[in-house]
Formats: sequence, C-alpha cells, structure tokens
Amino acid sequence: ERPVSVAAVDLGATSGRVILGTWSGERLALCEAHRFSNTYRELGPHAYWDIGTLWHEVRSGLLKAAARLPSGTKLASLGVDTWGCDHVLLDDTGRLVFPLHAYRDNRVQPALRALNRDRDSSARLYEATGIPNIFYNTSLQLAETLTRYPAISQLATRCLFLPDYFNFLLSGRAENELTIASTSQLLDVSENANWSPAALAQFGIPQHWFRPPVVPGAILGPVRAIPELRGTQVIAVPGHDTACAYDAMPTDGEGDLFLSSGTWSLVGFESPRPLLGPAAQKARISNERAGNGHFRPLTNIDGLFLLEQLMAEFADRPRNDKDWAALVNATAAQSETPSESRLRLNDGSFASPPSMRTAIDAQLSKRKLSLPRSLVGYARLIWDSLGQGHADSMRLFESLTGERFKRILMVGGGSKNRLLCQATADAARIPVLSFSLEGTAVGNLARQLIALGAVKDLSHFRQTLAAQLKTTTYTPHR
Ligand code: LFR
Repeated sequence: ERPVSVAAVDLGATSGRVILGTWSGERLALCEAHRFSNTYRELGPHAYWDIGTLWHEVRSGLLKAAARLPSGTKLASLGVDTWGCDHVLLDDTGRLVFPLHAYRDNRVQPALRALNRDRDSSARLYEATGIPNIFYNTSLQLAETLTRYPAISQLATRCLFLPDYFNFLLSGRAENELTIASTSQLLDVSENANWSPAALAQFGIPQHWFRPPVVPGAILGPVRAIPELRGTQVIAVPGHDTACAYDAMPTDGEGDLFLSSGTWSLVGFESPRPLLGPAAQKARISNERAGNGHFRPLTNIDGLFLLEQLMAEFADRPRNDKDWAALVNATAAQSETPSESRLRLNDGSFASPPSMRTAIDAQLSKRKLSLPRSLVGYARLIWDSLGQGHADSMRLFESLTGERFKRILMVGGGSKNRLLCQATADAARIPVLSFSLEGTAVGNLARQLIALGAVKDLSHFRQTLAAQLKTTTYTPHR
C-alpha cells in the first residue's frame, strides 16, 4: 500500500505546531514541520488572541509540511485542533464582527458569580449540557458580548469555534464540529448531539448562530486558500485538542484513566454515558464529547500554566523541552523528597493573576504554610500538588462510578516530566504509563487517517500506536 501523508495543525494556548504524519506499512512516522509560541495579548483590561498571527503560522506551517514530502507526493488532508471554548462571530461574508477574546479574559466574572448564586438555573444547565459553570465557557463569554453590545445580534450571523474558523478560512465551509461545540456549555448532553434550546435561551444566544454539529471525520472539501495545497482535503478532526489527546491514548481496554498534562491537567475517561447529577455537578465534572461521539467525563485541573507563569516571573519563559528538562533536573538534584505542602488547585485566583507568585504565596500564607524560596521550590510544590490533584480526581471518579482504575495513561508536555509522573503515581498508588507523546497532534492525525480509509478504526490505530511507542512506567514508591 502507498504511504499516506496528512498534516495536523495543533494550536495550544502557549504553543502551536504543525506535524506531518505519514502512515506506511502500519506505522505512523511523525515529523514536526513547524512550532511557534503562542500567547494572548492584553490591550487595556482585556485579553485577546492574535488571530492574524495564528493564521500566518498555520499557513506557513502547512507549507513547510508540504515541502517536506518527496516530490510528486502531496498532503492527502489536513485537520485543525485548538484549545476549547474560544470562538469568532462572523457576518454573512465571513468577516469578523467582534474581536477574538481569550478565555482567560476577566469579562465573565460578574455573570459567573450571578449564575453560581442561581442554584436552580445552574442545576438545570448542568443536566441539559453536562458542563459545569466555569469561567472560560463559551456560554458566559457570548452572554457578556450580547449583554454589553446588543447590536451584535444584528451584525453577526454565525459563531464558529476556533478550529471551525480555520477550517472555514482553509476550505470555505463554515461548520460547527461536535467535540469543540461540546466545550461551550450550549450543547445538549443527550445522544442527539445538537444545541440545547434551554441553554441557548438561558444565555440569550441566537440559535441561528450555530449549525447542527458535524461529527469528527467529516470531509469538508479541498483547501482553497493556499494554492500550493490544491487537492489537499480539509477534514473536521476533533476540533478540541483534549478530544484529540484522548483519541491518541494507546489504551487496550477497561480500567485506564487518561491524563493529558499541559497548560491544564485533564483527567478523565471514556464512557458511552455522561456522568450527571448533583454530585458530578459539585465535583465540576465536564462531560465533553470524544472523537467517536461518546463522552469524556473529566475534571479540568489548573495545570502547568501555574509554572509557566511563574517561570516568566523568575526568568525568561521556557521556550523548549530543554528548558523544562533543566528545571526537572535542578529540582531533582536539590531534593528527591516531595514537598510537605500541597496547593489547593482550581483556586479562582490562579486563573489569570497579575503575579502567579503572589497568588500562590497568598494561598499558602492564608493556610499558614511556608513559602518556597526559589523557582525549584515552587516547581516541586506545583508538581506534587498536581500529582495529588490527579489522584483526587481519580478517586472522585471511582466513588461516582463504583469502578476502579488500574493504570493512568499520560500524554502531553507534562508526560516528559519524570517528577510529575512519579508524583502522580505516588499519590494515586497505581502505575503511570507515560508516552512522551504530543497526543493532541497524534489524535488529530488519527482521525484523518480513519476518514481517508487508510486506518480501519480508532481501536486499530491505538493498538498499532501502543506497539510502536516508547513507554515509561512509573510505579508508586510510597
Ligand atoms: C486544553 C483545553 C481544555 C479546556 C481549556 C480551555 O488546551 O482545551 O480542555 O478546558 O483548554 O479551553
């Protein structure tokens, strides 16, 4: 069989990449064609993504990926995934009619507090959408836009999530993809996978801004925007990076807990059914959609964002794997023993503080715990706290489902960090299998290969991947 080459555009809140994947002889070869750093920008009191720069990077990355192919071959397809919730508002000509705010913008805080006080509405929303009230939800963002600028409902005719918007720029097709739509708190949690009229009404959001979601794997049509990529198909992969990361988990059956560790720590599992009810709502379990349309009950824990912010305060923000590895080595050299204290994660004040160090110190002081004195001290504290947070989520799922997890499968940037993997294994008391894998990009590639018919299905892909990957197993020490 002939090799099939496809490209994954994988945009994260702190870095983006374009990965070329070639499937040949039942193996996936990966090549990083392009990587760039990403950040939101503050203009006055608000935070925005730089959409022009992102599009420029996507375009150059795709050209670089195509240029790596042997002459005469071309990219069969491409797919785009991004972080969740963020979106654009367009008019009929496809023009942006509102600036692209970043989900860490503080604009939704008053409405979030009001919604949290309204227990009945919150409970109804959770039962309808399976998504708890969280500051980044699209629902709250759109409600703020509409309340402050009512005229927007005259200007905008469509709302596209970021991956949908890139698909539109590339192919001309404006569709809403299912997994990214499920991050909005506006999608119905039932099987039919359509928008929830109750949730849209609660937030005053026009229904016609959305189309019934397309399922991952839908072929949208050929690239139109980049002449060099003529003939390459745009495929709606799971638009949500976390759904891609979960698709890439080399699981072989029951009993695996999934952890995608990056800016956020996303701890969850796959299930044909959502986890609903008051206990799930209280525990802030998000029932997002998986690439196959099933559910991914998960908790979203403040992740390495804390340390990324802190590093910027101590020194330059780390730019690459080497900087992170150096911090891990320095921390391990200073002490192999874990720190005594644990941060309470998901403290609202960690969402986008002017100084992360001050925010962390404030929590520790309030709880009469000692403050770390160096970056290494903070790194240790954060990794151990994350390990504990991962284990707490696991126990929560176990108590709600009555099932036990046997292993934790870990992908994402944090899976390369041996101290974080070990802290997780120690706290959870089960083995952690780390794959040092950019799961988000790999899940994106997988869905394209399946849509093109090169790979039979996801379980076949996962089996093949498991056999290829270098796996490090961390067994609990304590
Ligand atoms: C991770 C992620 C999380 C989502 C957060 C904000 O990149 O997609 O799943 O909750 O970003 O959108």
